[in-house]
Amino acid sequence: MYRVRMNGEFLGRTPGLTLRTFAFRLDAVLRYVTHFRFVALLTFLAICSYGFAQAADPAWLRYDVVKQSSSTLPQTIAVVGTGDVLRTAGSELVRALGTEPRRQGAVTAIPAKNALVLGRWKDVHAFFPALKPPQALAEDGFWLKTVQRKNGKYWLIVATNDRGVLYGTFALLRAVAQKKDVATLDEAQNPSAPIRWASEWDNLDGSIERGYAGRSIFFEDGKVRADLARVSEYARLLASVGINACSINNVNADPKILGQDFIPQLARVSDAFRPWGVRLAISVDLSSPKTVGGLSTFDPLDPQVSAWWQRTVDSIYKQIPDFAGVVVKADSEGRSGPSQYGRSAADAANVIASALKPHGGVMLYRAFVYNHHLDWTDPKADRARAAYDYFPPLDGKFEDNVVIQIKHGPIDFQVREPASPLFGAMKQTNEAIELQVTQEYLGQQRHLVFIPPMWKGVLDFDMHVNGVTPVKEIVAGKVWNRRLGGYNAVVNVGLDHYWLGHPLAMANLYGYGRLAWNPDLSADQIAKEWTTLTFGTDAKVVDTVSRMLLSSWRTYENYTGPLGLQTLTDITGPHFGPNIESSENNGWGQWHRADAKGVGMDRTVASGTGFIGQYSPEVQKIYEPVEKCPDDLLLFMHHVPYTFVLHSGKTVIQYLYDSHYAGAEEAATLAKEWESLHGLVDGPRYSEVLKRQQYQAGHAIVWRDVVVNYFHKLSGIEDAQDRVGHNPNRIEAEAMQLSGYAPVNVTPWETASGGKAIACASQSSCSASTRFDGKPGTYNVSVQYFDQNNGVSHYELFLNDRLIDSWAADDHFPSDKMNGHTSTRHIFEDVQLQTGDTLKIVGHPDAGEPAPLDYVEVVQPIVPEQL
Ligand code: GCW
Repeated sequence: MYRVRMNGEFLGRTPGLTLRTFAFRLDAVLRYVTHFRFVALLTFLAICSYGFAQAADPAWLRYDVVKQSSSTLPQTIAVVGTGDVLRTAGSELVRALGTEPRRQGAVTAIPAKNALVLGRWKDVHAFFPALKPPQALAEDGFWLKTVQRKNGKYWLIVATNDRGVLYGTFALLRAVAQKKDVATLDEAQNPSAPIRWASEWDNLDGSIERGYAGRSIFFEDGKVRADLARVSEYARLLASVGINACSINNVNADPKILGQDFIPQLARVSDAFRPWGVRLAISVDLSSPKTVGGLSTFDPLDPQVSAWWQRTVDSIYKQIPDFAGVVVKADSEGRSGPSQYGRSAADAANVIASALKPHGGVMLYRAFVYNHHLDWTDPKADRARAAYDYFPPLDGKFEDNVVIQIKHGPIDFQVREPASPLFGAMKQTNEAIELQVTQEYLGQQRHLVFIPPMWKGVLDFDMHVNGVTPVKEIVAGKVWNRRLGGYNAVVNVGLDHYWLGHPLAMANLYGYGRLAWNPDLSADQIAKEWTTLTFGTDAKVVDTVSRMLLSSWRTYENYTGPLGLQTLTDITGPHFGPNIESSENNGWGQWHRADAKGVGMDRTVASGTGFIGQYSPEVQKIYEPVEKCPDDLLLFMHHVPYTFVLHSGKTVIQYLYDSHYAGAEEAATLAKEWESLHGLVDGPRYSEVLKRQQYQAGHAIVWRDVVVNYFHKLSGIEDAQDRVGHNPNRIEAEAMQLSGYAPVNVTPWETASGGKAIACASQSSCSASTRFDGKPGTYNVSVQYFDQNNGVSHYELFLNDRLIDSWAADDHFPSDKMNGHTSTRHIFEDVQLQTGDTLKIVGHPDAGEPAPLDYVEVVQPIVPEQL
């Protein structure tokens, strides 16, 4: 037994064992930490990194830079207290700093100086009685403080709860990883709001609604997965940015989640979350008392129903004592809801909230309640109005552990929307903002879209409801003194190695967590911070990646629906590629009202749906007068002729043309910018990102052509720059010499160049040839084809009967037809062509996919200086 003193103060005892016994094993270190009842001291000697082999990409939690800088921190970690989360904080420091110095051997006395001291302030305070945090520490907040004493220096990571200590630990490591000076610290941080949740739309069968990165990390075949290693890794990522709860199943909830056989399985997930301070939540279906409970009703005001909820919630808490609560989607998109019994959202929310209340649980009730069978012929009908029309009359009627979860815009995660007017409308109700990390309408992680700039636009938007009242202050509960409120984001990570598919998409999860913690951070700060943590401190990498991130939302908007048109995607399909008319002629209400003369939804009070009237008078003044309305939201708020002149001086139609050509060029630039990092980013991540950026560059051209051709035909107005309809280097497949291939009409027409493609039906192979009539030189040959998901066709490219390239159409786009989802390209670079050469493509169909071809483009490669 060794007595350990820190600067004369008794801190605790170390057991009579040498560190040699656990020097190489993290789990042994953990045992060591637990050994202490009051103070655990451990020295991080030679903890080998192989102990932390990663199943998945470590995302932004790579500690290479931290390890190099670890000498700036002491080598002794004192964990004051014994909680699981505290232990996690200690072991995270070991993991981050632990490989250096590699001092092995018996340690008989731990130095009583220079230590990192972790714990709750109430426990640590006794050893540093003279200190006082610079501000009161809230739940989950922390204080990083350095103290110089005669014999040594101490880095305190203290908080009011264990989770705060863990967050402080990650904050310190984040600073070290960015090579910030941590020699002197006195920094206290509190989170902006108590609710900082992630939400996953995972189904119990292992599929994920709007998930684009593989199957569920939680469920498989109707059960919780046997191996929850990825769940623990995910919890670590969430904790590192301050997310404190995670709802793991689809809001279109399967009632089975509340079955008695399921709750013990959920308990296993909560066990995997718990060491990271992440609490488990679930989505529940309102009909559960009937569907799983066997009652004849789920009327929220029926006493049997409330008793059922109480019993069910009690049994959850018996097995999961720190259960966070539930999310509910009701009366929305065909889900059951209180309206079935003539009851209100308040009745429905309260019956579950009352059951949760004694246990400290919360209920997030989604404001995404709307009628998806709207009458599209009615010019006054407007889905954007729905939440505000429904919820404010219920203000004051909700239990105080109910939080209304409001999507950031009034429609549905479109590329640009105004802030939802509902944020400003309920003084006596807790509110949370719902954001979407998964890029449902933003290119589904095949396109790069860094979303924090968009979120910032909404969070900083002043609703003018009580002086200066930006959305971030409202959801933090500050405007109307609400105890609860905050953030929930739909993330939808999957088993993919990179969690979200595109490695750069993880900047959105990171950015979400950072903004939920501190919405005052700028998008620029977040982009640089994330890039540094993810790719290291090389200035060229940090500048290039953050520039790519920060430009990416505008780029995507430029080619998918600018001026507030919303994403012009396939609304009734997979929400991925373009399909402009799918927004119209149906009850879903994502209308843009484009006709031969003009475009945009008239939402004015004067002549439109009156939606603008849902905002405060100050905000109405921004949107109602057409001449004042910001260009970016013009067509969300107004219907105008194509010749309407924007603040920029361009007409609406010319802006539509220009932005789409600019957007496609910017998308190509993103790929080139990434290529400039060759050799500066490790091979696997470099290739993974490159593949996606090259795809995006091609798909942006598909989008561009669809939108400009559509509006050109509809409006009959020429492009002032004469680009629309003119593609000088393009050879339409249907104009080539065909053998076996036959022309087919593509639907919608604008998703194929010239409205047509060629298909090889009922033959084992077909070919299409063309003569090259250009000047001799070096060219890129780009073949535009359709890669459906109902077959894997093969293609071969011949130059004068010599095979020069071949590829398979084996990607998994979300359609089995030729359209804007499946249109993609293959580029063969740097081919020497002579005038009169023959290019031939041979297609081998497979299953339902007829080796379809749209066009070939032969272009001179762009030399880097031209960029
Ligand atoms: O936009 C829609 C999505 C649905 C989703 C719904 C919602 C889970 O397309 O997939 O359902 O939003 O947010 O409830």
